[in-house]
Amino acid sequence: MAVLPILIAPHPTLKAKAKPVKDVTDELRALLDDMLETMYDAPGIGLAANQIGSLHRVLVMDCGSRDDEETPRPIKIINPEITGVSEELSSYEEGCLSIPEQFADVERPAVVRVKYLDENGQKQERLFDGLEATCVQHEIDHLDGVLFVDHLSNLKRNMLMKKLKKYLKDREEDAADVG
Ligand code: GNR
Ligand code: NI
Repeated sequence: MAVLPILIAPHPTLKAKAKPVKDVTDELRALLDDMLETMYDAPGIGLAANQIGSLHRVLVMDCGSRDDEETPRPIKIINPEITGVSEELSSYEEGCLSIPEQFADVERPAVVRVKYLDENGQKQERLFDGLEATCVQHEIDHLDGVLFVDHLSNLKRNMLMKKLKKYLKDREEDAADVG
């Protein structure tokens, strides 16, 4: 297991489309475990392969459970496809490990049905609601080369990316001061 570096926007791999996985191998299972370790280390509630520089169509998430916040509930998703969306929308203030310290409200379907393969290569299809619905759509977007800021107006996106640039520059200067 390993914590992998997370790519920061703008990086071309974050704009690329991930390719469907042909076989669920031990190598792929090791990648999913590394992604989970990277996500928990960050910490985050989801991570898509693009974010660690891989273009396999896989994502991991763990939005916790309502009744027990201690027990981890990792979900590993291979080749996801959204097969249905609710008419009802839900707005959530989203963030992204590839756009650190920047947040904005994004409206998405409140409930989605997702078809995918689990880590044993078994077909699964289930509903995601609440925070899990927001998260799984955010991660599937990553696999299609889409970031949450792509759902904002050009004005809001440009402002947020400018703030990100400043944040990264200040962070670099702080690191130089200490070193
Ligand atoms: O950790 C994360 N939190 C989050 C909060 C609201 C909506 C989506 C997310 S996903 C994010 C981790 C991440 O960047 N996944 O791609
Ligand atoms: Ni993200």
